[in-house]
Amino acid sequence: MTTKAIIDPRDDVLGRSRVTDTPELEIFYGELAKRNAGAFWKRANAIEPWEPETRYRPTLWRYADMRAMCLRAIELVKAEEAGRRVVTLLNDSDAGREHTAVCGWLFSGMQAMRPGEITPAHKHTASAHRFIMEGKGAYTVVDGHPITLGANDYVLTPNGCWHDHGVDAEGEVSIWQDGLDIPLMNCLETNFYAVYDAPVQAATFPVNDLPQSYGGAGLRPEGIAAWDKPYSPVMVYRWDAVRDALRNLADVSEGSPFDGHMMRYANPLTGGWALQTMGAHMQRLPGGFCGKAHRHTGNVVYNVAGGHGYSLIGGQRFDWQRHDIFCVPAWTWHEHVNLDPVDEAFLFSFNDFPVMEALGVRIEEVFADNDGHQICAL
Ligand code: 1HN
Repeated sequence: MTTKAIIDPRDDVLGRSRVTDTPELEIFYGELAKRNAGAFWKRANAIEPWEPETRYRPTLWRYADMRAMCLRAIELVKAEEAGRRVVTLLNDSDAGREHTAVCGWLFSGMQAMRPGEITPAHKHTASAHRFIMEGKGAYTVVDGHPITLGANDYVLTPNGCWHDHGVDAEGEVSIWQDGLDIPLMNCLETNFYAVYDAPVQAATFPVNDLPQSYGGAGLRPEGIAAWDKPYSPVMVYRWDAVRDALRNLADVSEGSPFDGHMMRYANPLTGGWALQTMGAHMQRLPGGFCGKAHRHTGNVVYNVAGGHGYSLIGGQRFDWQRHDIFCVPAWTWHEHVNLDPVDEAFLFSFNDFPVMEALGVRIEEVFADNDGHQICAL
């Protein structure tokens, strides 16, 4: 019996594997296997797809539903026993389960804390960042810098920094979306973890010293020690300022046909991403915005910061409203629509673009047919 390797007709060209297996070859493959070896031509087409082939599926989590799960987790599990009381978001496919990935090499979860609770101090090689969905009185401490947190703020926990968080006793239940590069760190076999020698860090700096030193008006402080870390010194990006920046941009610019008005959470000292491995954006879709489709390498996880609309992702429609979370896997066509004819909508998102850029593989393609719009499968 012979088996032909060619499945995709595009592979029937010189430069692709086109070997027809023979009984002699089958015996040879067996001999190779005994020697921890194999015939490359049997796997070549599979490991060199013509274009990226993601195993992840677009997935949406409804906030109303997942919020209820977070509140149940609060009832069922003590914060100090969980370490971090996080409901993990898993992709609607069997991809990435081994790495607890939501999409590509990204992790995401929803962390829930009750007033008076803490997440004990620890550090890891993985970087984290968080988008605050609700709560009052929440704070984090990063390498001794205390930072207060409010709804729709975006906060960094850069790699290797000690961090603990909590909610003041007089505060309200706090629910955050966490994003981490932990699947990537474990894939690269570079992940270290340590616990602090006390439940919480002593605050060695004034409350909000970093955002108040580096976070405003395009100014940079003089006369204090130069910031020498490879991540943004701003640490927290406040919702009011982010929203106003996007509205100001909208006053003077039409924005992108794909993303509306979009701004990067930048390291103001470099203009680059705030963290080394993960990036984040906030985008504003004007009332009635109907974005065109594009696709790119890299994975994106969205959180609806405000408004309601839908996204077509890989031809499938996902309707969203405030704090719903959804993901767009690598090289998947996507386009966003704001269903309100008048009111703006805001999408927060985080991504692995810094990794794509560092490796020289950040690639984008515009959807050319059908006036730039996918045909909806539903
Ligand atoms: C982590 O350190 C936190 O510090 C949250 O709040 C979620 C998920 C995986 C690995 C580390 C936190 C995490 C995490």
